[in-house]
Amino acid sequence: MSDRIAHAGLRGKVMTADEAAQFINHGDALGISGFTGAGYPKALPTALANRGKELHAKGEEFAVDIYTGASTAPDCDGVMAEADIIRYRMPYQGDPALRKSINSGKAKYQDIHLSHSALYIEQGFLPIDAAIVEVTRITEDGHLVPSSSVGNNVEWMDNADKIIIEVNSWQSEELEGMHDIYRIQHLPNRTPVPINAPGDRIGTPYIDINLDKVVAVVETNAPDRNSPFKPLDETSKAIAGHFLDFLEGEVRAGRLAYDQYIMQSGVGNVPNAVMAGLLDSKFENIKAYTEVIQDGMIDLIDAGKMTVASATSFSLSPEAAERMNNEAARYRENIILRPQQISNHPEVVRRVGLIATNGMIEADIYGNVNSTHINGSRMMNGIGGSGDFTRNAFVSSFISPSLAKDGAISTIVPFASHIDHTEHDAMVIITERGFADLRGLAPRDRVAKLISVAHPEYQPLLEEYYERALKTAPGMSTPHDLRTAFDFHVNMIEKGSMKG
Ligand code: 0RQ
Repeated sequence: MSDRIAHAGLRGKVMTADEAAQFINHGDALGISGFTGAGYPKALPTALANRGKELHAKGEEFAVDIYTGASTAPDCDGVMAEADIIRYRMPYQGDPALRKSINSGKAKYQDIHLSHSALYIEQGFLPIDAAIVEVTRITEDGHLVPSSSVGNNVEWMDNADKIIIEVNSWQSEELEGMHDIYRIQHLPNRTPVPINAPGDRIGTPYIDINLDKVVAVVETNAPDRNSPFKPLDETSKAIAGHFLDFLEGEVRAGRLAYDQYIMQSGVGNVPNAVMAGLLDSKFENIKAYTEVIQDGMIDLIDAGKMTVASATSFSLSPEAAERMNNEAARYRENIILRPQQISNHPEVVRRVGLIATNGMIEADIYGNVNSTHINGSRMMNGIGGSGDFTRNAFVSSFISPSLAKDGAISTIVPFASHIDHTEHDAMVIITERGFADLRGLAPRDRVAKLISVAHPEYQPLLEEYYERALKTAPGMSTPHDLRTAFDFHVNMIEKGSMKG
C-alpha cells in the first residue's frame, strides 16, 4: 500500500474501485472532484460506468446525478456519458460524449455560475449523497492534501453522507503547501472573505473532514487529461496584439500601470495565446486572480513576469504538467489553489480590480455576449466562471476570432441567439480585426464599433441589418427588426452558412 495514506484508520478502508462503486446506488447525487481536466477521480467513474452497464444488461436501472467543479475528461465524464449513467449534470462540462448526451436529451444539464455551484448544495437547493474526491496524500492526522484542483471538494465532502477518496500517486507530493482552504460561513453568519490581494493566504494547506464519513479509499496512479494547446496562428497572434494595444491604452489613460495588471483569463487556445503575447510586453509583476492556470501563466512565471497566480485548478499541456510535477516546490512560491467559491468570489473579484478576458461564441451589435449555445439551442460547454468575473471585473473583455467554421459563421451577429453576458456587463470585444471599447457608449453608438471588429465578409450584411432595424424602430434606444434579427442563424441552420 502507498505510504501516501499515512492515517491508520483510513489505511483500513483501502479497497478496489469496483468494491467502492458498490456504495453508490441508483439515483444518488454525487459530488465529484475535477476542474478543467485536473484532479478528477481516475478510477471510480470507470467502475461506476461498468456497474451501470452490468445492471442495464440485466434490465435494472442505474443512473446518477453528477456535480463537479467544472469540466473533467474522457475517462470521467466521457466514460459515464457513454455508459448512459449520467441523469443530471452541473455546473460545467466540456466532454464530447457528454455534450452529445446533453444535446440529444439523454442527460439533463444545468449550467450554473461556478461560484454558485456549491451554494446550491449548502443552501439546500440540491441534495448530495456521496462525494468522490481525488487527493495527493492523506497525512497521519487524516488531513487531505488536494491534488491539481480544489474546485468544490470541500463543500461536497462537508455535505455528503459518504465519502470515497482516491489517492493518486501520479500527482506531485510537492503540491502540498500550494493550496489555501477556506470555508465561507453559512447564512446568516457570513462575513467578508478577507482577501485584499491575489497573493493573500487565508486558510489551511489541507482539507479537514469528518473521517467517519469515509467509506472507501482507492489508490490510483494516472495522469490528468493534459491536452496540448493549438500552436499559435496568425489570428490568435493578432487578437493577442489588439488585447495588448487595449492594455497600453489603459496605461496611457492612467487607469493601469505596467506593474499593476491583475488578470483573469478564461480557458482555451485564444486566451492562452494572449498570455504568450504578454511575454514580450512591458507589463511586469503581473498577478492573476483567476480560476484556471494554463501553460501561458507558467511561462509568465518562469520569465519572471508573473509574481502571483491564484486559481482553483490547473489546465496544462502534457509538457507543462511534467514541469509542474517536477518543480511544484518552486511553483508553490507563486501559485495558490483555492476552493472555487473563493477563486471566483464576486466580492473579491470586485475588490482586487482585475481585467477579465474570456472567450465567446458570439456577440451582437449592441454587445450582448453568448458564451454557451450554438444557434441558440445546442449547448457547447457552459458559462463556467465567465459570469463570476465578467459581472464584477474592473474591465470585462471578450476575445474571439471574427469567423468560425471556415467563414460559415460570423461571431458578430445582429442579435445573439442566447445571452450569457448582457450589454450591461461586456465592456470590450476583441477579434483579430481590432478591439471595440463599449464603455460609456449608448447602444446605437456601439454598433459601428462592433461592426468594425466583424470580418469584412460580414460587415455589409451587419450594416444592412442595422439600417433595417433603424427603419423598423426609428429613434428607439436599441433598434431591432425582430422579423430578421436571427436571419444569420436561420441561414446557418438551413443553408450551412450565415451568409445564406
Ligand atoms: O470549434 O473545436 O470544432 O474547432 O467553438 O472555439 O475559437 O477555438 O475558442 O477555445 O476559446 O472556445 C466560447 C467555446 C470558445 C469557450 C468558447 C467553435 C469553434 C471551435 C472553440 P472546433 P475557439 P475557445 C473560464 C471561463 C465559456 C466558459 C468560459 C467557452 C470551438 O471560451 O467554453 O468562458 N467559454 N469560462 O469553431 C459555432 C460560433 C462559434 C463556434 C466558436 N459562433 N458558432 N461554433 N465556435 N464560435 C473557464 C471555466 O469556466 C472553466
